[in-house]
Amino acid sequence: MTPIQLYSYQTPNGHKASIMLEETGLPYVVHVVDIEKGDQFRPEFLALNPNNKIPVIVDPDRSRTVFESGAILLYLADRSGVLKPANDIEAGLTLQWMLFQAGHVGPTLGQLWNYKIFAAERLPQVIARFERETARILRVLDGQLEPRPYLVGDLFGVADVMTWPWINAAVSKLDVDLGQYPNVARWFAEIAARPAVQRGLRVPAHDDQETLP
Ligand SMILES: N[C@@H](CCC(=O)N[C@@H](CS)C(=O)NCC(=O)O)C(=O)O
Repeated sequence: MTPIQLYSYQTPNGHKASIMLEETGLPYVVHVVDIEKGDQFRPEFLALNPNNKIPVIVDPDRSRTVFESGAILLYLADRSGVLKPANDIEAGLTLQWMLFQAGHVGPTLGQLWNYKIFAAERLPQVIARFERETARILRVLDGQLEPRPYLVGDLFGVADVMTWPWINAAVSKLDVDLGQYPNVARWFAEIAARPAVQRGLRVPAHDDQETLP
């Protein structure tokens, strides 16, 4: 198989794709898109994703280009048969929790990151609003994870791959304490121990090249 081409950067959304590629064992090559330098606005990259965001994958053998991390994870699950929902009910629940990530977890933590870390002006009311929303989302996840080990049931799946990198960012970059969310804390630690997750977190590595198409 021709390796999948991954366009990514060291961020939670980038980690979703690299963790999934590591979980599947599919061969892949990494292209660094330095979003701090503005590579995502280069015409070569916009030809892959007009929305100027990583991650993107290209599967040369199938002539497919996929952007949006959730679409990438579902594509790779289909392509490899790994972490694929076992039946229609699981597929529906997987989509539900992936959309919860895309609609709530990522945007809320992304805004918290922006206003807490990057914003030139400190706006306490805005930070408090996104901290409250973060707590609400963590309560939702904690409830879902109370009676089951993973978001959709007994098995680790793409909904977990979609969500975990943002909880990782919350803990490691935003000082979010999982102490009040014991089920999320247990789920977070178990997934952190997976070798494929640890490898995926190191992508892109320092020596990966900036090679846009
Ligand atoms: N909904 C998108 C979000 C992707 C995203 O926000 N990527 C960020 C890095 S984590 C990015 O490329 N930002 C560059 C920019 O907005 O210019 C997905 O899930 O793939």
